Amino acid sequence: MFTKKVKQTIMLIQPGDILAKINSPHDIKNLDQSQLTELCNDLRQFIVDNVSVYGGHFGASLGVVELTVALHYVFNTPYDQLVWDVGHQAYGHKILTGRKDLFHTNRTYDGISGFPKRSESEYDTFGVGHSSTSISAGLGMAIASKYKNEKDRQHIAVIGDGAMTGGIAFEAMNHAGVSNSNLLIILNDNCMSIDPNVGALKDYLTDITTSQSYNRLKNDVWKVLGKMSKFGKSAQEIASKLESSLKSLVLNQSNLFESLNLRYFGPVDGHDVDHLVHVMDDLKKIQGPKILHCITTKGKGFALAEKDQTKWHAPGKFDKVTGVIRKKEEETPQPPKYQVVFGETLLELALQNDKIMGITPAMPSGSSMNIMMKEMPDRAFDVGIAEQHAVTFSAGLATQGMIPYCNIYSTFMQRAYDQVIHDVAIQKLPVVLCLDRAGLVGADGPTHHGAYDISYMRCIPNLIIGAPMNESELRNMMYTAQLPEGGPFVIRYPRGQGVTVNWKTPFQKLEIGKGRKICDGDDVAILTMGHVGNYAIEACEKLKDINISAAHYDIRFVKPLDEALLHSVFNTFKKVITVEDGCLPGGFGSAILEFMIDHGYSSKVVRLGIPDEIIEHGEPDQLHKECGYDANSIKEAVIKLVEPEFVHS
Ligand SMILES: Cc1ncc(C[n+]2csc(CCOP(=O)(O)OP(=O)(O)O)c2C)c(N)n1
Repeated sequence: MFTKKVKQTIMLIQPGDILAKINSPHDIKNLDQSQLTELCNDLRQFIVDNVSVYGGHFGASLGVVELTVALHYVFNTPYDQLVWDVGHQAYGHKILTGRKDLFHTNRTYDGISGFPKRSESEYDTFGVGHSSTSISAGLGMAIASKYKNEKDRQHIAVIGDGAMTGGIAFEAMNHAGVSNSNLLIILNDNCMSIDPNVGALKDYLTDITTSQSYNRLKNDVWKVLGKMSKFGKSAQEIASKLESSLKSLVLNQSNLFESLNLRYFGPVDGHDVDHLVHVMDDLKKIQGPKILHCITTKGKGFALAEKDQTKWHAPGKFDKVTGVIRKKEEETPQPPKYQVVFGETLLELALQNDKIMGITPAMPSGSSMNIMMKEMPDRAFDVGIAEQHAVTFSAGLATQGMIPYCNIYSTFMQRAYDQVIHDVAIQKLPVVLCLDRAGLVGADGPTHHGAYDISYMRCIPNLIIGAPMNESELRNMMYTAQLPEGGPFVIRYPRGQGVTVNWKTPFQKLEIGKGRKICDGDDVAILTMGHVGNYAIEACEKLKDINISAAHYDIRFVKPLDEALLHSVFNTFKKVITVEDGCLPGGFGSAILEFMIDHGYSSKVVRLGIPDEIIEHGEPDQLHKECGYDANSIKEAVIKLVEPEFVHS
């Protein structure tokens, strides 16, 4: 079943009796329907047991336990194609589809992925991680099946109410509604994104869910529909038409999904596994695109996770009895996470400059935009999972004299590329794009690594692109970006902690396009951009011990480059190493090479960074080592460049 080689280690956590017997969905089908509740209990417990010990996403998978069991019970997976949106809720799916014994390796180096992945299992029909893709992918599969005349094949996209706020989900429904294909969309509505879901769609879904008169009517209609389906297709059609028009009558607005030509069913209780089986069985018989609205509770079955759903989205390891989240005990005060420095600094700047606004597409807690949102609700916005909108909305604000700080994880900014060029850069609008989680992110893996932003931003005219090496630098870059000569400004910084405990340093204006020398040296120059400069500092220390003298420059801005500094570097050094936490093709090192060639220098340059490959999940330290740019690898690369004979001997 597995196409990917996964490390085999011993499973210490044992599943409950029924789950122990399930090695594939085929085994679920052999259960009596009355045993499904027990299977759900075992599955939920197994998720709690494992995530509490090994970490990972939590609340979302607990919320879809019944849905997962019902789906694999009713549908003929993997022939029937099941697509999970985002995929952070697919732990139950993984456990039921042959990965129970490997589940303890979830998200670890060489272990199974935290998201569905085609190379891992035939049950993972589509690789996910970024949201809102399931309807498009499922529709593609459905239309391909139709073309191949596989009339019996079902296609199911499971999408959360958060993911449904993403534009691509609507693009897909717009297409699905005229496709006459066999697609079932399951809307897993728990009113939550990572933070509480936002926007008019959320209000609409609540309206459908809470409309009592509609729900009474719906139940009656559902019964009629069930009965009429026995009398053939035309009776079924009459019943379904009756149902839609009743729905439209009762709801304030006509049904959004019905108006897109998708048959709407529900809302149903997404934790009633028996009812889900019954409903899905019925829906299997109804051809064409349709949507089943399920109401679930994120964190279901683990009281604390139900209560504080944002905290328990991905809590880290915890004590499953007391609910205490395990934090590494540190004896000395620790530097803050970059995201906290961003959040606190933005509020500080916004208090001084009333033109500043904050924008996040669905990551208020993750980016720390929630700090400003709390203090200044009229100036800071969560716009939903809508990266494209976030950037163009920021551009709109900027046309009116505002200075928007639009914070998007590097990996999610990939969604808004055209908006950066078309709406921000060409019009030279002073939008500050703050790219959090730039570089390798660790356990979330390839869908989430912020590997490409230097390359994809560097080629766009009018942008200023900087990366701070520490907390003060981040503050200073954010301060500089709102000064009058700013313009479109990109600031990239990594996931996790910085290096400065006393980080609240006074603001200093940085000269745009100016780097700085960190230390002198004779044998080689190391050029870095951003946080990786700290690895280079460590490498320089190690090199001193073996009498290699390395100069180190923090170039700070990849655009515009500090040409004066680079002239002096290439006039002085015949050997140069560049280090970046980004992909090598087109990245920071490439910029340095372009400079060198354009100005007729001919030093030997070695570039360290993310190679032209997909880097899997693991601890960031492991991944930096694998890619060859942790402190030790920098040291080794310098030795190889400076003393090749030393390496060979
Ligand atoms: C394009 C994109 N932006 C942001 C994210 C980060 N993200 C991961 S899960 C999530 C919330 C998803 O909410 P929902 O679809 O309702 O699923 P739930 O967690 O509630 O089950 C977000 C914003 C993402 N994965 N992809």
